[in-house]
Amino acid sequence: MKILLISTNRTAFPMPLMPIGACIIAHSSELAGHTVHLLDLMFTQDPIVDIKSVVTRFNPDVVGLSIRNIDNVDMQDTTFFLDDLQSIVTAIRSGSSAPIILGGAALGGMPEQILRLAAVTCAVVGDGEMVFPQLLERLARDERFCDMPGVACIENGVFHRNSSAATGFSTTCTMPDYHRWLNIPAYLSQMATVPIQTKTGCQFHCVYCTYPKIEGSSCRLKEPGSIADAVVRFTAMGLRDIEFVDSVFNAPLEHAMEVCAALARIKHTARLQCMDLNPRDFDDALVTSMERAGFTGMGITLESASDAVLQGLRKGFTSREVHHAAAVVRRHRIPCAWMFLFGGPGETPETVRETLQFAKNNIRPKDVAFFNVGIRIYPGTELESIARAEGILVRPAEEMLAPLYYISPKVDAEWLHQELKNQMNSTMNFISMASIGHPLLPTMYRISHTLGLRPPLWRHTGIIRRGLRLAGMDV
Ligand code: B12
Repeated sequence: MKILLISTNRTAFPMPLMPIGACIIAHSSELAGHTVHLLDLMFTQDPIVDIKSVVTRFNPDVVGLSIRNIDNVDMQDTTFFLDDLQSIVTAIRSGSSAPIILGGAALGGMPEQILRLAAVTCAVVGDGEMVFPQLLERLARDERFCDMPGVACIENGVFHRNSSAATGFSTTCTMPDYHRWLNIPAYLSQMATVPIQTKTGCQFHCVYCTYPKIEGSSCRLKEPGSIADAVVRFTAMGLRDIEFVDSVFNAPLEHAMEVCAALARIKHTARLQCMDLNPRDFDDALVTSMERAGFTGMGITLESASDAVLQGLRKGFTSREVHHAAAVVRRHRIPCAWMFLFGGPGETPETVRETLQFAKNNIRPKDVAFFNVGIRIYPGTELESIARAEGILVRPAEEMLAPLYYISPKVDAEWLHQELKNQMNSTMNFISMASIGHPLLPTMYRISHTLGLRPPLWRHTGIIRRGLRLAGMDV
């Protein structure tokens, strides 16, 4: 069959991302014997014109839409990305009556709401590389598919979702040929990294998070040797800035150590990053292995340094692990970005001050602290129940696609924003959502890339902020 895949993501903030999910689906569809065309909307001038044109020329038998983001999770300056979804479907429908299948991380969080919004054939929820080719077989034979594992659909107005537990999993690291599917020079000029997954799944129980719903709550691991092979092959193609996009890189810890050991054993010239480390299983042995493996950047997701908030968020670690992580980072060379999320259950002015004090005292001047305020509430999470019990959330689950946020009733949102702004004014390596959505960012990436700087650009946050402030900008 002829399969048209469309990667719908167009947001350039904090940087354009290579659509790993859509590329994996393109790769697996081709392996299954189909003819595949992937239209990546990231850099297109007019997506609707391009969609209509490719639909006419290619005349697909099936169209797959990859949907990554719903919104930008920015409480102060919300962007909702799915407004375009209906016009994309209409553009496809204007030239084709082929079945339209949805997939992507956004579907994992809110499949019913997105299916109702888009009114298409069905969606694949969770990993798609095994399910999508099987679904194509059923479609080719004109067979029923609503009962397939991993598929969700709406029949006679009723939403059905089948568990994806029985869909199978390959332990070999998938390595789509990004050059074949994407405009690589355009991505590299925006300092995009090349995504690789070392595992699927998230075993944590954070009250607000959708990762276990998207990827499953048990980890399915990729074979470390196959990850090292992928790194070697990407670097041979000139793709050296590689990022591990696991939900949490160091869980399970033994697997992360094995991945690092496999990378240290081979000769490679890649610059590796992972932006989501958990402080719970974070120690000198891990960071030493990461250094040997070739890491040039890492992120630690703390959310808070206060026990009351860490407990309220059910992070599974305490301020002890937070302080220990800071001590470990200080003993090593890898640049580190620290992620904070203010306003969770249990947050008060005191807990805010405690976390800020931690950041001021412990984060090295060359590292960066990233502050976000307000927690996106997703249906089916514990945070939804908390917000309903506290009277913060009254909207029914069907209406939660339009972003809404939780802020602890014990802290005033205005005060919180002001407090963070004050800290940022005195500490140049502290940044906020506004910083990573700054309209000058694409230009900064282009200039930095031309000057030969390599990702992650946040290593230079202090210098960049000072420079822009000298130029009179309030950043
Ligand atoms: C790693 C990550 C990042 C990294 C990305 C690094 C990189 N180089 O790619 C960083 C930190 C930069 C990042 C940024 C953002 N992220 Co992010 N990110 C993730 C994370 C943890 C993993 C995504 C990933 O790469 N997965 C691995 C690939 C293989 O999986 P996949 O893309 O889902 O594809 C599979 C399936 O979905 C399916 N599939 C995909 N497409 C299709 C198509 C069809 C037709 C079918 C059938 C199946 C299918 O099959 C694929 C293979 O199995 C997810 C959460 C999660 N666990 O999924 C959040 C997530 C996707 N991000 C999210 C958000 C919000 C953002 C930001 C908007 C945040 C911000 N304001 O900065 C930005 C957006 C940037 C951009 N330009 O798009 C949200 C999206 C939900 C929402 N509310 O919109 C998520 C779900 C996290 C969350 N909050 O719950 N992110």
